[in-house]
Amino acid sequence: TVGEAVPATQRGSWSSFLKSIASFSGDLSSLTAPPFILSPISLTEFPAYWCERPELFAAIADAKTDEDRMLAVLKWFISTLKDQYTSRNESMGSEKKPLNPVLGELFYAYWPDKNNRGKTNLLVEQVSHHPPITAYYISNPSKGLSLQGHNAQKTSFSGGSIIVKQVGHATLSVLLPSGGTEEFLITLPRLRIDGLWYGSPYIELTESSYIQSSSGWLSTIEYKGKGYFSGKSHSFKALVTPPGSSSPAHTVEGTWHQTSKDVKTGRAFHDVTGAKEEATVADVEAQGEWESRRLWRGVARGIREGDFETASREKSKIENEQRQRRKDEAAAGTKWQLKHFAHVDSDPTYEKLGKLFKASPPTEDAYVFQHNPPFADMSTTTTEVAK
Ligand code: CLR
Repeated sequence: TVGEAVPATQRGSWSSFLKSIASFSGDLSSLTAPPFILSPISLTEFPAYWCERPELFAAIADAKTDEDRMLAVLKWFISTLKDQYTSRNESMGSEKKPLNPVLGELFYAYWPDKNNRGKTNLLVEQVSHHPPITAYYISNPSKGLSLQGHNAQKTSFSGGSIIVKQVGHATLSVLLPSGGTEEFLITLPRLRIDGLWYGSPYIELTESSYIQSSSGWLSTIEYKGKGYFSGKSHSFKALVTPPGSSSPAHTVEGTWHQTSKDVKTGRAFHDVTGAKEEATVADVEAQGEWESRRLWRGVARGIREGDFETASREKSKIENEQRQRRKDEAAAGTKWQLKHFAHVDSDPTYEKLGKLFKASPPTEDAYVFQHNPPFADMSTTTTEVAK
């Protein structure tokens, strides 16, 4: 029956929610969902998933050849997928509806230096509200690594599942010992949200995503769920091809939320069965008013404590304040200024590297992190970053 996993009193509202998504495509964040499916965490926190295994990110800098660097990037990328796409199921019992960030919302965090891996900094800014777009910049200055990207989603409904096309991409820049830089274009997989009928949604990844290096090395990652080549959910196969060649030098197969192997050598490739490392975030009291946890504090508390009246009252306050701001801007003829990013219509790295594997679309926009000097240490406390 519908809503097996839904609290009895919310089953009616769950089936009307399902009906509304079935007849809707676009921005899911605007739909009202029953309380049991609400998460107290804003989407601006999600870019942290790129770095919850910071030693794997740092290891990219230690690779000695183009080939090894591609393998290190692939290993890090695959190792982020479990945290990106299954961690809400682990921490909250199912996929949930995150808080929809407001324009200008910020999230700052870091992972401290340990065992010579260097410190990793994360900076996130909500750069659009309608449609929601989140931009981020992650850096490990001592290793010469930086990752810049943005995320948006196009959603539709098919066969009882929500299909999420991710719009946006990431670019990774690696400072080489020679003084040059190697760049990687990272595209994002398509998501299918299953389990909606029962009220226990979870994500399966589908189709393919790519990692293209400026060295010419390419990883093509194919995602399959239950009933495909391994018959297991969360399966993937990655083909790693050298510059100008279509025959793979490495083939990696496994389940992205567990382990994988290099098919030819039988050697272990990635393993995320061990613990991840949560980012360090300033206490809410020490945060600025635009910082995510501070901004959503009242709503998050309401959701966590099951006090949904308070949650929705606090949410309305935030939304009204936002509406007023937009009105004031319109009246004054001004526009909201982004704090850390500048928008460009076409990302030159995407265009250049996308050509090498015939990326579709051939060009994408981007939000370029405004930093001066490069690799500036952007995290620790708000006040430090705010300057
Ligand atoms: C955001 C970018 C991250 C990876 C990621 C993981 C989960 C996705 C999220 C992205 C976007 C928003 C998302 C979410 C899962 C559910 C949620 C699609 C892509 C939607 C808006 C909520 C649907 C509501 C049902 C769960 C009821 O790197």
